[in-house]
Amino acid sequence: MIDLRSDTLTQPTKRMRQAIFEATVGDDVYGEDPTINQLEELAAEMLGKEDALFVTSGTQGNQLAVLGYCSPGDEIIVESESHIFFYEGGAISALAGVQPRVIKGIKGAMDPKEVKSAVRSEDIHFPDTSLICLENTHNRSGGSIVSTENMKEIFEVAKQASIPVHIDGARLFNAAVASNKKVTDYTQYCDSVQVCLSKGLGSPVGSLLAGNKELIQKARKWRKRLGGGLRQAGFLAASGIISLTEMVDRLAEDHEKALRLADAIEEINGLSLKNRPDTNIVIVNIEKTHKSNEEFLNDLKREGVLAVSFGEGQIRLTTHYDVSFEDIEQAISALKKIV
Ligand code: TLP
Repeated sequence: MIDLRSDTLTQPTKRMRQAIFEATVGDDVYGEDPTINQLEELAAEMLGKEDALFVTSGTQGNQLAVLGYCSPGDEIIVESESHIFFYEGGAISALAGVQPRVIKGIKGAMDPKEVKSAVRSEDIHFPDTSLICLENTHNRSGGSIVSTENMKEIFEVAKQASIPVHIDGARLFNAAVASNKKVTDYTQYCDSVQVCLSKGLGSPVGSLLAGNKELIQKARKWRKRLGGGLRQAGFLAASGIISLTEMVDRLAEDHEKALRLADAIEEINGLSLKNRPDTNIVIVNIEKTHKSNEEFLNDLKREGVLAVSFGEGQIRLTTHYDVSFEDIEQAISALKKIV
């Protein structure tokens, strides 16, 4: 099967399995796992922040930031199709007790003027705006890159209003590699950032939340409260270190594969692209095939290719380490055949 459902599907590489096997571990709840400590130091340095925390998932990293910055009854500004709002089971309300103030972006980028006017003024009727969340790359816009210029403007609005900015950077390394920038070119415009090790970077488990010491201390306590204090988790961190040191530059290949897919899809009568991919996600409009998403995905599966439904008349194909350029050619043949 050629599995294009998500880049979360990657299997740990040989180097990761070896590092996991050989990892030196300790009890991380006591702060004594040397491999976890090494990963957190490395992540803080790479992301240009004071401190970092290893967390079980991207969702947990995002939620710890919301819990760390906000109090129940606050309002947070989120993009209308951001993962934090769209895909995290209402956790911001269920766990942190905050309400979302939703702004529709263009390819994931919110208009800084709209962000500015969404910030609440001091009024007894209003909730306090306590966080602005950005997502880069933006998943539901097809892995699109939110520009550093847009981020800078929003960060300036936030600083004027003394509001922190969090980036859901599940795929921020994809943005950096595809735009030929340093990851810190992006993270300079946020107070905290969550990056996933378990997507294009290939690790089996884990994300990192980076920010200042005060936030990370709060996040550490919230992680424990939520049952996320792991013990000899250095086995997971060992793989995470391989992700950060050996798997970042190769993301460029995933982007090449996505472009190849996109080019071929543009040539297939009946299919069209939502937009040309910036990184490793391709969203395809299938409406003109007159098949339902379910029918289309089942037909594709019969041809040995897996993809996911991505809203009415749209499917998502995501490239990653475990699909080769040959697999991409086969996936193109399968698409041609079923259409
Ligand atoms: N995204 C998954 C699904 O949840 C949709 C995927 O297959 O793309 N932020 C962003 C931008 C994400 O895309 C995801 C996962 C997360 C956060 C959450 O990460 P996990 O799954 O580790 O909680």
